[in-house]
Amino acid sequence: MLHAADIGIGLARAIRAAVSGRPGGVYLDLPAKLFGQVMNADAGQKSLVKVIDAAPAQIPGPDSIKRALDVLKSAKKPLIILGKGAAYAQADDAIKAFVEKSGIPFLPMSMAKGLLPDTHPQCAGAARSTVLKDSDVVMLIGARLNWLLSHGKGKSWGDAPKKFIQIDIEPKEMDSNVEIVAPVVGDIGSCVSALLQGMGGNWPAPPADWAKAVQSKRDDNVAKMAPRLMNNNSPMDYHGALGVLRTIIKERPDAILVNEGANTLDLARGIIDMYKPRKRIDVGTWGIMGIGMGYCIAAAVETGKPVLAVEGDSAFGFSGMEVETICRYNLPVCVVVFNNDGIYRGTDVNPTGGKDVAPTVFVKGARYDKMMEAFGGVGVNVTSPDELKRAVNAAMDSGKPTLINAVLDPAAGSESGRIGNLNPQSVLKKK
Ligand SMILES: Cc1ncc(C[n+]2csc(CCOP(=O)(O)OP(=O)(O)O)c2C)c(N)n1
Ligand SMILES: [Mg+2]
Repeated sequence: MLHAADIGIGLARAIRAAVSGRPGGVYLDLPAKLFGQVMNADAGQKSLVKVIDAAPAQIPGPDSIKRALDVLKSAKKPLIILGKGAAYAQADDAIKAFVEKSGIPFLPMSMAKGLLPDTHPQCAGAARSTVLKDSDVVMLIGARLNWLLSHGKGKSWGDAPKKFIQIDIEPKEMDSNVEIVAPVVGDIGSCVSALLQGMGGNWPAPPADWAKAVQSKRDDNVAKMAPRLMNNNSPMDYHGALGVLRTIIKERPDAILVNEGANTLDLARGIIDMYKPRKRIDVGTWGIMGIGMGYCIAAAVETGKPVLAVEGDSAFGFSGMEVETICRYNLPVCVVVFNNDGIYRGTDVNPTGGKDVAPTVFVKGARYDKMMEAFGGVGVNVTSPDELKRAVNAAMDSGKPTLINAVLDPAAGSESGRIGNLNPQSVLKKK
């Protein structure tokens, strides 16, 4: 924008670009030349633009809806994958009605968790590898076949032939990595409503053996995990610490959960059930560390709800100084730093044999809680799940800015968390 009189229209254009179609960030350039300009305040007021219908409905073609329903109906082992696009769309009722009417198992991507509760009988979150491998028709709703879903092919998708139906607001998303036999382009709310209508009154349930197989796999996995989540080991492992946080979110489903790290991210995503839409915000598609404190601040200010951040110690370091901002505005944010003395683990040894620690290892016994105290917030150091539970509950009750240094066993994590298969180290070990 080069002229003060254009600020109104420039902002309107930026807002429209940010929220219509596939939403996203917009860069608005205000060059130095603009700063020295003056204009009459009344004229300035008049130059502001009201953005009418900033994210207009994009109605899908009726033939695309029919094609998608025909493919879905032909499935023996159907699966629905909900992505964060489905959460952004804020079409929660329609999505819930569609999933329930279809009777199809669903898998939520990280930030779609809670669109339907993770404890929903159709949720296949705890049977992820089974449903990816064995399904024959997969309907993607606001989810993309990017690296998070192994591009829709390869080992994790198994040998069974698959057909993909994809619902997305962005037409270019279709056929990104595999063939999409039934593309449905439009906004998620309009698409899902059209699908619901097209299903009519007597939509057949998916074959019972499929639903049963998914359910029993899920129940097995949940039962296997349960005792690990109840351990009270000190120093803590990830499961003991996350078992506690899982219960806290269950009891406080309105809280916003912020999450970043490697093991801290992957394990929290799997273990902490979400119950309401858009309550979980994390590193997103590209796994970017450093989003944590900014997200906490924005979520607290925007929603007025308590925020719980579950942070790896490395991840926290990327934006940790923002605890000052949290204290300055007295925000109801509780940051739990999973302090395992490093990136993935705190036990790595310097491979060159020098006297410096390994590049993945941090200062042992660091006290992140002291950072919060430095700005007048509450700092707590905890070494067991029981202590962690008490400290988090106190923070969530009081709404005071709090940082809990949760001492984790430095040997508890694994390299790269759950994506160790992408490490050259792992490839070498296999050889
Ligand atoms: C901006 C950015 N830099 C670097 C990385 C690489 N990276 C992935 S996870 C991670 C930190 C993992 O350590 P931590 O947060 O302590 O989690 P832990 O596995 O120890 O629980 C890093 C640096 C990244 N994802 N983003
Ligand atoms: Mg760590």
